[in-house]
Amino acid sequence: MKKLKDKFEEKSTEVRDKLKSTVKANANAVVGEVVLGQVYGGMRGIKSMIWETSNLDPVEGIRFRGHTIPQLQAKLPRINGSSEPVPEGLFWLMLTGEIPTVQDVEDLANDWEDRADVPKHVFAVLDQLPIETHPMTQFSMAIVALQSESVFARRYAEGMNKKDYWEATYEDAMNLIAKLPRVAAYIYQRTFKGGQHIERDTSLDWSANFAHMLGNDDPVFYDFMRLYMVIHADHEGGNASAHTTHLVGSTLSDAYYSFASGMNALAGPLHGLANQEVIKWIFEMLDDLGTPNPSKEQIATFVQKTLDAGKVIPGYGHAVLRQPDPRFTAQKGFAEKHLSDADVIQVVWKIFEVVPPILESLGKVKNPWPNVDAHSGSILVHYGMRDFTFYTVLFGVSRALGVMAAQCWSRAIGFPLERPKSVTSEWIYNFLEAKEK
Ligand code: CMX
Repeated sequence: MKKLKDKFEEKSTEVRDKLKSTVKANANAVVGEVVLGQVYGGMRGIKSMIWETSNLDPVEGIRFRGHTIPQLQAKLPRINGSSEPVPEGLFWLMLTGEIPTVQDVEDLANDWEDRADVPKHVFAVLDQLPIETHPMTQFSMAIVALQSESVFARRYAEGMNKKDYWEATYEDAMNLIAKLPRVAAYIYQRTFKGGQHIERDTSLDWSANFAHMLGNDDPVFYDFMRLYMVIHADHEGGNASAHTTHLVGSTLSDAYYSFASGMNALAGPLHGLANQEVIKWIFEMLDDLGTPNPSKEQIATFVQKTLDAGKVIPGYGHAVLRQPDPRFTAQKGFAEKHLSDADVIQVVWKIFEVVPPILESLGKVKNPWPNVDAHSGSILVHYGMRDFTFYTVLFGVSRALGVMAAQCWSRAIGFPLERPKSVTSEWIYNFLEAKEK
């Protein structure tokens, strides 16, 4: 795929040269201040890293290279008769800053298809794991097993010149993205469907092929996978999976090591695992209430019960967003178009009416609105995927697009090892005392 690589080299060289002189001339410019609440509060809002591929506004939500999700849905090319844009187009946009043509997207789909073979030892590693191993554990281990393929690690060991880091990383990023659907689909098949290997259909685009290997060839499900893969791809750099990938990558760990680390962060229930927790919680609620169609009052009672038990309402709240997540809204739009009659979808929409005022009434929740994870499971259930421990793997496959595009940029710009300063609480007490005097 010479065109994308050449374009990326051209763009990134331009950006790097401009940045070099800008940073040199403005190294001491103040871009913000840090207060104690942020130091103890999970570093919210501290501007401390560069992420070129997307930016998150608390009210408006995510913009990929300046484009909102509805704008992407209008502008990104569709191929293979799809109704939704394909993630190949989004990856192109994140890497180059330009909306690709249909031909560009078709070429990229073909390039990923050419790179998609998974070495046998990766399946052998998976086959050694007990079947009850959580799919995210399997996913993380399979990615580390794939590290044997790293072009960056091999060329670094051979003495690669610094100026070629971006190119080896580009190759790793493309290979990793191309192989992930086959790996993830096999984890699904072995864990829940008896271990069948469904081979790729070379005529399909990346997401449709993933759907195919998961065992569902409904064209509307293909479209859902395309939408899902686009909206979960990137959410600026500070979220835990992106930041972890970036931090580990900053040591010059290759794409495989750093992405596996990011996936271990995604596996936490406050982050990506929330998508499995949402559907688990919904089914617990339906079980508890003894009905597939609970009233709003019944839902409110169960929400209160969850809060009284000292638990969070999964799929609600966000560290940055202060409005309903546009990724939730995009999935709701898809469900309205294709499957509004489904019971479980109706329950999700009722929860959307019930939960925000309750969370707001607690007086401490900064964002009472649904996030991306509040809707996805219900659509997957409708398509027969009730195996909710697999859901975070789907999120992970998509997240590769954003964090790998960002890693290409990090290598091209030449970002250094990440190493912020930590202090002890004793240091803080001394600092406050000295300030008072
Ligand atoms: N249910 C109940 N309480 C919640 C809540 C929720 N959904 N969201 C926030 N709170 C609580 C926090 O636990 C915190 O309580 P304490 O002060 O008692 O510790 C308080 O409200 C303030 O939290 P906040 O500043 O509003 O939120 P944070 O930035 O600290 O946390 C998040 C953000 C996402 C971890 C939190 O909203 C949450 O736990 N949500 C549920 C899990 C979830 O859906 N995660 C997925 C996020 C999206 C993703 O990354 O995939």
